[in-house]
Amino acid sequence: MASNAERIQEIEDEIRRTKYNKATESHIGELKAKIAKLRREMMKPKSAASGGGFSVRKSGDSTVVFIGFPSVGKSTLLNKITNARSEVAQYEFTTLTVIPGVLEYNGARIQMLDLPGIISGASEGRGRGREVLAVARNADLLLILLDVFQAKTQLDVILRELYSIGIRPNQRPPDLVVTPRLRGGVDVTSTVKMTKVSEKTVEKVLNVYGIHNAGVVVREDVDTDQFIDVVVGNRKYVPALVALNKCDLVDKAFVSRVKRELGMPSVEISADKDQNLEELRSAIYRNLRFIRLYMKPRFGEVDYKDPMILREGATVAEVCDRIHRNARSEFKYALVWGKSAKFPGQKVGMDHMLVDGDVVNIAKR
Ligand SMILES: Nc1nc2c(ncn2[C@@H]2O[C@H](COP(=O)(O)OP(=O)(O)OP(=O)(O)O)[C@@H](O)[C@H]2O)c(=O)[nH]1
Ligand SMILES: [Mg+2]
Repeated sequence: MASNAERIQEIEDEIRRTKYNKATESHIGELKAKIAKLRREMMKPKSAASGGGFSVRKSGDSTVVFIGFPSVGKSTLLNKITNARSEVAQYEFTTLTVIPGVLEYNGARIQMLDLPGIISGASEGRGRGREVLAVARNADLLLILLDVFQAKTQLDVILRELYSIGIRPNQRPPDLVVTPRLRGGVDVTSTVKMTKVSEKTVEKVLNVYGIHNAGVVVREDVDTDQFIDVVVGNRKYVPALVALNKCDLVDKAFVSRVKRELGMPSVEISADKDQNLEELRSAIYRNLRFIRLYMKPRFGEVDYKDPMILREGATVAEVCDRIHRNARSEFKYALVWGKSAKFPGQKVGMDHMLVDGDVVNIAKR
């Protein structure tokens, strides 16, 4: 019997051979759903004995994971912008495990993880690709490091490998919900005009996953791939930043041409020659979207010296978690001053979302 990888290959060939039009749209959707299902099966760990992934404990205010081909300069960069010492060498696969470092910037402690290089086929286990990509899934930000001489080809491979393992860099989760039901067939309700997926495709994709009755609510003009993502689940929507390394070896015109080719924003650097690293640090910091919160004791002055640093979208619950392991269970209410408050000193609950600059007082039971 053909292996899953071979079956995926066959289906991909069939998609390539099929001309896309109204009549074939739902068939192609069905084929894509079959590929996604096979990939999901392949991602399941084979047995307990095959474990042995990299173990890293998250620390600091957020975690940045380095992704790049071998020898692009990941370890050189880690050594330059953090306190870490990761081995650097001319040969490929110098780094064989996770090497953590810490970047302190604007008061934030950013954990940075240097990893082995990834190559084409990483998501199917080539090199230590699986383990590397598993760490990437839990990143707050991916730093995709490219060699300026092969930037576009490397980026294409990396995006493909990230995609196959279920990582969706720089995408938001699609605004759509599928609720399986016991009967009634598939019922699609949409608040926007669906121009990319037909109802027939929705039905066929769901059938591949054994779902024959479901309510589907669509609030965004999604494409087939996005729809499949929601059905498969387990996708990680992670922000990514691209850096071009070894720019000391080329001139400005070369860099500009490469940057245009990439089709997404990038920062040009030379890790080895210390060029533009401040720009990179600041881009990392901005992409992590930190917010600063100032704590106010019940009777006393606001602490403006030592802000609590959390990420955009954080709620009062996360403030509790930072204060104390059991703070959630002792929580009564919070008082908030600042942009997220309707009026100064608004009383809020644990799910209140905070914004940069807010002042917070937590009242305990
Ligand atoms: N010219 C130049 N060489 C660099 C730069 N950054 C790294 N190198 C060189 O590139 C080679 C590989 O660097 P590493 O930092 O070991 O690369 P890596 O990405 O960690 O490689 P693996 O661990 O094998 O995946 C070394 O010889 C570095 O000195 C740079 O900005 N400019
Ligand atoms: Mg390395």
